[in-house]
Amino acid sequence: MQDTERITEVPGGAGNKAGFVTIIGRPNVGKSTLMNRLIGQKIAITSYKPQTTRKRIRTVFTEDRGQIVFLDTPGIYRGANRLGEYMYRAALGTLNEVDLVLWLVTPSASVSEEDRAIARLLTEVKTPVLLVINKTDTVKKEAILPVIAAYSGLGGEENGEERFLDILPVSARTGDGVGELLDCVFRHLPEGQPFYDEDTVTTETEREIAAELIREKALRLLQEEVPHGIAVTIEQFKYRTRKDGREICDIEASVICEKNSHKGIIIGRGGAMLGRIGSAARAEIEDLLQTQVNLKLFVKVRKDWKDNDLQLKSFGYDMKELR
Ligand SMILES: Nc1nc2c(ncn2[C@@H]2O[C@H](COP(=O)(O)OP(=O)(O)OP(=O)(O)O)[C@@H](O)[C@H]2O)c(=O)[nH]1
Ligand SMILES: [Mg+2]
Repeated sequence: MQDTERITEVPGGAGNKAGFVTIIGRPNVGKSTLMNRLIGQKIAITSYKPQTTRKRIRTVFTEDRGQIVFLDTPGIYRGANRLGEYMYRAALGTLNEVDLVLWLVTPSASVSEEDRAIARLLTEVKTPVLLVINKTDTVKKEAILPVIAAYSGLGGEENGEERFLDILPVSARTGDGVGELLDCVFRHLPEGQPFYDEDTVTTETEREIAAELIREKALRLLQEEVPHGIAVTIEQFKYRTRKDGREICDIEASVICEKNSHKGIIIGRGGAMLGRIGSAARAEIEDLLQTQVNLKLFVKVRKDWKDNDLQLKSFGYDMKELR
């Protein structure tokens, strides 16, 4: 995991802690929302639908105490196709190579079978685990203690030691408890030099984030199973100076779907749906790039792309990149 050479000069502001922290959990528990909240910026896309995140998203948080490199991961779920296999491996592939694992759950005192399975997986992992109970804004304060009790029973004991370093309630939505979570992460990180310079927020490229933002709008605006069959590729991404001297970025992107019938739904009557996806995405890409954006979207059908390794790779899901 630690494939980046540490920079030898400590940049101003960076203290003496540095490490990698992977965020895992069932789909939809709020992993991406929490990571964005922790770093104070929207990098990972989020939606109310499960299986939003498909690959690892790396972000970097640097402050006086040091540097945390966060890895947001797809929700742990065994999908039936190659994309599902890719996502499963992306979620679990780093656990033994990072310094800390944040296992995110939601505040229910009856632990689901999926979470029991994750607890069993974690008993095989050597890395220390912090259990984070998210979405505490959705329950009364009194409801949290029984959740803590239910999950602490799951951790198992190793040589008399509790499996979890700590159990922390948070709300990624309101920010409640997130400061305490950061304190706890810094406390448990090893000492060391930072991996990235202090201005780095993510290793994702602007193109990659733009493609994800388009996919996010498709996920949020389209109904039913259509968005789960979508991939987005950037065909063109070019900055230019307009005649009036202002900068503009011309972006052409393809929305890939699995069926002709889906293509019709994505385009919508008279192009209305594609127009909504495009303008919602354009507004956020403009925020990200801090420049005007001219976004053109096309829709293509690629049947069975989720089971085709070559196509998966060209859409950014490269099995071989995963270790
Ligand atoms: N009420 C509440 N909702 C939250 C909180 N955190 C996340 N959500 C919502 O939960 C939904 C899922 O959030 P995501 O961050 O996309 O969840 P995820 O775990 O990354 O999901 P996958 O990538 O699909 O595994 C979204 O609708 C979020 O707005 C929280 O603390 N409170
Ligand atoms: Mg996510």
